Amino acid sequence: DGTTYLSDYRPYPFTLDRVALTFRLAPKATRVMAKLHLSPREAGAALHLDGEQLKLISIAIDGQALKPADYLLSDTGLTVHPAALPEGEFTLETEVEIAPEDNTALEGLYMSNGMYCTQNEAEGFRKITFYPDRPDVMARFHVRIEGDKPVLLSNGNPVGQGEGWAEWDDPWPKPCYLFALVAGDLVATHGTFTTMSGRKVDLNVWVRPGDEDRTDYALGAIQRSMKWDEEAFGREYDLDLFNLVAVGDFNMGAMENKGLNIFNSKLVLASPETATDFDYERIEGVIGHEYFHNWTGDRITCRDWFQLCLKEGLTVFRDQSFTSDMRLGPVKRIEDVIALRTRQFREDAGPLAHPPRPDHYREINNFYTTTVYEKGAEVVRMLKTLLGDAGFRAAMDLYFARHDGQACTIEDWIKVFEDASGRDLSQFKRWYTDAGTPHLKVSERFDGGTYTLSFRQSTRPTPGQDTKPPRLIPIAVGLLGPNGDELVPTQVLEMTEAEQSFRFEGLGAKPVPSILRGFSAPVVLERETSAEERAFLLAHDSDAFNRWEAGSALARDTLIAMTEGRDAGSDYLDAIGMLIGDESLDPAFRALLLRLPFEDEIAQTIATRGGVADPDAIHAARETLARDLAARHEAALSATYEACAVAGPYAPDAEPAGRRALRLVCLKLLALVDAGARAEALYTAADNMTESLGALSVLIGLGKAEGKLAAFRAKWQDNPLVIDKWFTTQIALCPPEEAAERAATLAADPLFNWKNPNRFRALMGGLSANHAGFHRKDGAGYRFYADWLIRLDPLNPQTAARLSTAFETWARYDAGRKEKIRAELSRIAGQPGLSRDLSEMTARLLG
Ligand code: DPP
Ligand code: ZN
Repeated sequence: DGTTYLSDYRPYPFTLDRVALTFRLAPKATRVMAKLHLSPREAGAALHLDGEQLKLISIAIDGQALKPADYLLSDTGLTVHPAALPEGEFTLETEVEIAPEDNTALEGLYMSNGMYCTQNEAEGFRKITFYPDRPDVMARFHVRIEGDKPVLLSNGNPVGQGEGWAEWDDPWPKPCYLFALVAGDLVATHGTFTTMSGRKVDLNVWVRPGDEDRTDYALGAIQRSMKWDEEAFGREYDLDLFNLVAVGDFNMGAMENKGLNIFNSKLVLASPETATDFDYERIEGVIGHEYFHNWTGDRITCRDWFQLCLKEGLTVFRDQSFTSDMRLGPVKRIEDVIALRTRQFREDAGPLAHPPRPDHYREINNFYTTTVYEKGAEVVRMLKTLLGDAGFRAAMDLYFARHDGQACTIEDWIKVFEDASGRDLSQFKRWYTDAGTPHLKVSERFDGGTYTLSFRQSTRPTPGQDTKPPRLIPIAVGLLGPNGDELVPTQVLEMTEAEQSFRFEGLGAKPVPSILRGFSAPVVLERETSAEERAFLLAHDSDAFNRWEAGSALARDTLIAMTEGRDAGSDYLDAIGMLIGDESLDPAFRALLLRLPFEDEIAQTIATRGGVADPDAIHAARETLARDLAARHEAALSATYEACAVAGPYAPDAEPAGRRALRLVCLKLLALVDAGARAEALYTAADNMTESLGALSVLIGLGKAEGKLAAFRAKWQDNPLVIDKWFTTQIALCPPEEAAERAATLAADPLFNWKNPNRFRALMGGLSANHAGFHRKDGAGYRFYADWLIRLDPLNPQTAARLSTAFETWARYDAGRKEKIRAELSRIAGQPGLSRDLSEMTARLLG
């Protein structure tokens, strides 16, 4: 059925050391001439080259045209028979024709607003030319581009240019998924960076004319990334030039092509009037991410796509560490854990669960997941926790020294950590090969001055994996005394058994444990904890993460009790009140404390505990708790709202951004007691997108934004990134009963350019983010969503498949909703000609 298995890996039987490509660009008929220098590694092997949707014009070996009997052409590639191959090394030349303008899948060479660009990860290069499209074939590329565009870019260094042509040479061997070409009418914002060994690097941020006033932040982020990788990992940039290009039509966030990173424009363009604090933070983080790939991805790449988390988990870990250093570390950690739980734990709990290193796939694009990326990053983080800072750095140094220039596996990676530390990490490796989130049950005992913590770990079955042996879990624990003092500072317990106890001796009184500090392992902690104890930790824990966690657990338990009609008590409201105006706490941290858990998160928790999630009850409970919180603490909220106003011109730094975040959380709560008066005032006064959109969001929630939404649309209609926000925000935050109709109205708006992935995601993502709206009982949300996936699939299967994950939670809900979701999935699955991407997803979703 077209499934690829890890166990089927075989090395490529040829080496390919040099490639020369010539592109003669034309929208409907681009010619690609490829010259491959090959030599056999095994005698008698056929030469297989991947190739899809290519019109073969000519093929020759060592200058001699091949006869039709010499090779076989299929839908997926070209195979030259062994008899037609010379014995030693040889040159294969092909010429093909492709049509970038008709490429709506946005993989390979395509066009975006008149500009040519490429996206080749994972398997796009086979839509450009016949080639061994696999990451373990690494070659040096020389590229000539001919075309009537003023700017013609490829990887590496420019080696010649003239009217209508340019040549590029990349000295570093690379797999073809890192090849890139850009040709267009572009303008650059230029900068430089001097590396630690004193080399000067030219930096360019290329955008469409008119966008150049929104590039400064991106340029600064490149410079900060380069500096940070030198300081934190000793990694220096290795070319004289670093180009970054912003593209309006892009399936993913960004791409780390060697020396020529290509970005979704939403992760580059920013000005105070058009981008929010959140956008700025993401832009810096993703620019860091792609830049850090230069070493973890480009210099050391993956042997095959099963090893994707080798580069992605590690590079996410690196970008998280970068943001942590650039901004507020504890706040960044909490944000990352919230994202992990809401996205990755959700994936692990449903039909799409898979290990960070999967062992089979039909379509690799379906495995660019939060498990590979974010859980992959958690696994790297645990290695650092186990080895300590110095041990981790030593292992990373060994990784770079040993594997530079290679295409590697998770086994290579683990071996580096074993060799650097002298430890046996075979049990730890299960984090890479086993799917599912471990649950950790905790019990405690105190007697005669000895405090004992006992843990039991278990992981539920996931598709294809019924039993889960115990994993090595690093559990960071500290103990607090009755007055809140730290009795035992943080230590890392290493749990290796299914059940294991740890003893702490010589304690005068029963301590309060702070378990899993810093979220030291991606597990679900199950512990009967009283509200008093949570309030105690919220007030006293020295670990910022667990302090926040205590508050959020209180809020979660309160909300769940409310959905079940139980008396929720006032512990949460009592405990949180004291912290709202506590100036000793960072505003960004207080903003996180005051933000109630997402509805989807509550549904996830209810289902994990064996209940049935009721989206309407969850929505109502959250509204009620917000109202109670606002009514009870109006004075503190109001004072904090005033105190957090940021004076002076807008700056996207962590400090003012944190104040704005707290201010907007207060604003949202205060709107429940002031009928939106403050939000109206802020919307009128705001000089930046963070506050305008924040105020507008509050008014949307109150149903008081129609006039403003119309004016906002008129003001920003020529700015696609802002219009994306206009789509998302009103759908995500409108009253749930209106969401499906509003989505339908917006889909009919002339600005709904559904072939643009950002715009499509803006609307569909907005709808699925409106939990109770998407899950409306009559199924209107599901139907609308499925209709559009069906419509997009023939054009852009990758994005359609990605968005189908909105349905992965069907098992949480009541029989009626379950049936409706499954009916929509079956309807999608039954479409004639469904893509491999979406048919794999629906098959897995239906289980
Ligand atoms: N390799 C890319 C990234 O994660 C995905 N296109 O940066
Ligand atoms: Zn990446």
